[in-house]
Amino acid sequence: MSQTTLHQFLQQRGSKEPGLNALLLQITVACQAIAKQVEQGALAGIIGSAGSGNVQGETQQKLDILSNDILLQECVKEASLAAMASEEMETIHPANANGEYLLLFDPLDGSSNIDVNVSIGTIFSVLRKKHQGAAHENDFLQVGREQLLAGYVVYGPQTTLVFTLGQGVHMFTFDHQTQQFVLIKENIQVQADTKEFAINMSNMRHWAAPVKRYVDECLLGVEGARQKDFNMRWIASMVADVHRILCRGGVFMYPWDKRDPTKPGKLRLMYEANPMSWLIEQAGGASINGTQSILDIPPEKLHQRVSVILGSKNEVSRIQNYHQNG
Ligand code: AHM
Ligand code: MG
Repeated sequence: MSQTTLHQFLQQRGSKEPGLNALLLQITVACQAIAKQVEQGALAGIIGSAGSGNVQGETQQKLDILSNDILLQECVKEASLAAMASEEMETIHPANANGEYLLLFDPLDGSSNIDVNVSIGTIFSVLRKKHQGAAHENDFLQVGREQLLAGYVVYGPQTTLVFTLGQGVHMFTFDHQTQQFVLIKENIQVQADTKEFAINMSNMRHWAAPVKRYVDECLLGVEGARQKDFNMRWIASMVADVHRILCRGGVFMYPWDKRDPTKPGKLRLMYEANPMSWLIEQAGGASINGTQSILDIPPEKLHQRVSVILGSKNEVSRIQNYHQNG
């Protein structure tokens, strides 16, 4: 069977902007290095807390910091890149003043899974720098619809890359024998209906009424309004949960809740929600904060949080309806 490598795919069906293809390849170089550390685990001394906190006030794991450093180190080599921003850094990190792209990433998503050998990932999003000269933090504050490239690498039983350049969503698995990412699925489509939902149920008592109504109806199964049984999954790694939805449909929710009413949600807009929302929309699914499409939310700051509901289109539209009409 002849196989298409990522390099071949980008030559044939990549972006018309060579710098963007080159940047994607460079991101995958970094992710391969992260994958090696993940596979080694305790043998590489990467398990456990780093004893420090990030700008969100969350404890950093050793692998959070290491993954961030690897991405900075590898991606700065790409001349087309102007600057980077990350979940793990308070401010932006300059790359090449003449570069035309801005890269955002969550270097290691699902950090609570690292020490227990469950799937984790890297999420990335690329925007255009719209002026000459050095990039500023404000240049990053663009709506999700302006993304040029978005994707993730999931470090699970396989290391798999999923990305969109705005023309469909494509999936590549890393082949250890050839040291290449190889195409496994092209133009992925998320089924419009589903019988599977993902939410951290331990927060149920804190949810808003529309979310509670939706989940209650799922739990009632054939005996309730939905008249069908639902299944539930929660991996505590958005990358792994979104990956499952791209593979077999479903709905993922990390909504606003009453634990801290001033926080719009747990997840971050710029480097978690936006890239995942664009992938899901490109695959025919939908993504909202409750009432509006996440991709239309104007960002006010780099580390802004947002409520996230995404996945199979008909379910997301039902949840939107519950938010709008009670
Ligand atoms: P992280 O970027 O610090 O790993 O946090 C984001 C993760 C998501 O991947 C996941 O959906 C969520 O946090 C899980 O949170 P919880 O432990 O509250 O269920
Ligand atoms: Mg994350």
